Amino acid sequence: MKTIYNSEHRRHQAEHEFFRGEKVAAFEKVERADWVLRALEAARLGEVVKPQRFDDATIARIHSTRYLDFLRIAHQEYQSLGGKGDAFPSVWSVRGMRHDVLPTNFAARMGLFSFDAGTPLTAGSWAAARAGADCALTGADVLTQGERAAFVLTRPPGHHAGTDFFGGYCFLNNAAIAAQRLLDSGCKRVAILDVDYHHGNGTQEIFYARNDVFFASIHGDPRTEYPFFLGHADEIGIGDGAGFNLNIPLPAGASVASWFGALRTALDRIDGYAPDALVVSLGVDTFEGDPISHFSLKTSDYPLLGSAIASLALPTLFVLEGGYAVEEIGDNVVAVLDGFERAEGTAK
Ligand code: SP5
Ligand code: ZN
Repeated sequence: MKTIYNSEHRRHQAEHEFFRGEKVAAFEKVERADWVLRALEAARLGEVVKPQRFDDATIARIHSTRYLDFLRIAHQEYQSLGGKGDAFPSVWSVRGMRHDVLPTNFAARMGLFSFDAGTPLTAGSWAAARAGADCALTGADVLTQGERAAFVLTRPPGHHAGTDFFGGYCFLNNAAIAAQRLLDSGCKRVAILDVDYHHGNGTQEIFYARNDVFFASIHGDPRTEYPFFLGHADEIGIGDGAGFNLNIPLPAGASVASWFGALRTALDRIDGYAPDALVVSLGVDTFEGDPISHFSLKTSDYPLLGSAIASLALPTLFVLEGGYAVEEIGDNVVAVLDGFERAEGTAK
């Protein structure tokens, strides 16, 4: 399958993140995409192509104008105020406070448009994220043009980013943008399967009241795992979206067998929805060696994920999300994609 590669990804290079009062090396780092690209090339998985350029129309159907207007120039504004290095939020609008009034103060807007202090906003974050959105849009168009599958190789990731907030290393929700592009290109229904270790709270929020996108996520139980405040099993959608959101939280430390059991449940629900296309938020932080996550898939388990997804027999766009065991991230991603390709065409 074709890979759409975001070569601008290295413009997003965080200096550090915070852990227990210390500055630690950022987990979401440049080397991640480099390892994936090398593994893809070594496996000769298919052509690696550049994205087309798109205007902001589809992105603006997913993210609010005030958020995009902020993000585009946020780091420049930070620098012009004397800010040094990467920008972090320090104040948030919680329950009972206003979200509707846009503050003039920069720190206040950083807080209004974010939900954690774990997502460094760097000088190149916008450029990298915006080029990633172009890759997601290009990937959607590759499916629309008749390809069975494609892979969007980009960072920063996207699934924690919502309508008007960043967080969880994410700024623009690539999977959501791709799903919207598929709908705008003629799909009636699109499913998103999120297999990252962390709940895709941004994607859920974006589509929660909609029935044209079915969202299914398998993830660490938010009672103990990031992003903590969303991802419970009783979140099934609201209004027109009621019944079109599926969360399968598993306890930290859950077995590989229970993870694949959850996958079967998610795939059956997606099959029942009868979508025209599938977007996979492909995080491989479910890997046993992941430094910030607590599932225990091995590299040898990932082909089964790919083949199980292929059994849906849907046009499928894979979009890279998390995965922080850098030296293994490439092998793990390739194992999924290769498992998909080998199973392609096999009976349902
Ligand atoms: C896309 C994605 O996978 N985002 C994950 C964001 C997780 N943010 C919280 C990171 C907490 C790191 N904790 C360090 C534990 C070191 N032992
Ligand atoms: Zn993750």
